Amino acid sequence: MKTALITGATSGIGAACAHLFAAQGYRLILVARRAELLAERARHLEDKYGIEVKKIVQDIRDFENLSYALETLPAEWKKVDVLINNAGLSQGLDPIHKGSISDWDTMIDTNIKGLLYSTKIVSNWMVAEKRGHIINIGSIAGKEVYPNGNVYCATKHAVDALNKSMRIDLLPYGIKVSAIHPGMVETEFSKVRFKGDENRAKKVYDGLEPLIADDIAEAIWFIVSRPPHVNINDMLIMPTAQATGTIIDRK
Ligand code: NDP
Ligand code: 8X3
Repeated sequence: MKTALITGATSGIGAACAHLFAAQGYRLILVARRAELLAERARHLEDKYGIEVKKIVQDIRDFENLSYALETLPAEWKKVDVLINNAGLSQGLDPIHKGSISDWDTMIDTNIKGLLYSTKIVSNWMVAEKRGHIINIGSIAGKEVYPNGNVYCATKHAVDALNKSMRIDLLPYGIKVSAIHPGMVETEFSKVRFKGDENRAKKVYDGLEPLIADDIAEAIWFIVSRPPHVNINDMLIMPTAQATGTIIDRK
């Protein structure tokens, strides 16, 4: 049986990936902070698909506790076939001189350092097995910058760089490394960016049909299900109505 570890599995893209991989018969290690929601999602997947789920209620910014929680999994769970580095967020949308230090720290610590922490732990397991596939969730914000996107864009540019460099480092071990860079996907992302302001979050998607989380999960499944000799390095996926980070055809 194959195993996938997904960070940020309580909502949006991570939750959609959990469904799709469970439907494909994978057993899952799911990481997120909201314990009740994670338990609810895990129970649903176990009941619906008859798979096993390990719940890791952890903040990926805390290397020591994340490492403890993952390293104490039973040995057979550490043969991870697919790691989806998905947990991430944006906080605020302010010009650089008005940005909040605490927002900056949260984004840098989650999107860059958290992604590095899960990668360090799981890539060591993959190296021991000489196989595995790491999927990094970047963003259009990792390919271009947009007004007030400053630190979020910087964190996603870092994901783009890390995606390229981990592929080089893990090449001798037969480990595949791929990134998906989505444009606008309607998830909890904007609600989190605007700190619970649902009206402001909704406006982000006014007048266009954004991507949905399943669109990204399906693309990830396409990447993961290629034959062993094929690796998709990088995939940029946008809503049809979005040409760049800021050029959007709203009706
Ligand atoms: P959501 O807010 O819906 O999901 C984010 C997930 O990350 C949640 O499950 C959340 O769970 C988890 N998470 C956040 N911080 C932490 C943390 N410190 N430790 C553990 N888990 C954490 O957003 P999306 O699904 O949209 O976002 C997923 C990824 O996709 C992110 O990396 C985002 O940057 C990226 N992305 C999103 C786009 C969009 O338009 N939506 C476009 C491009 C990229 P919990 O709160 O329970 O911890
Ligand atoms: C999230 C999408 O447009 O805010 O990465 O960069 S966007």
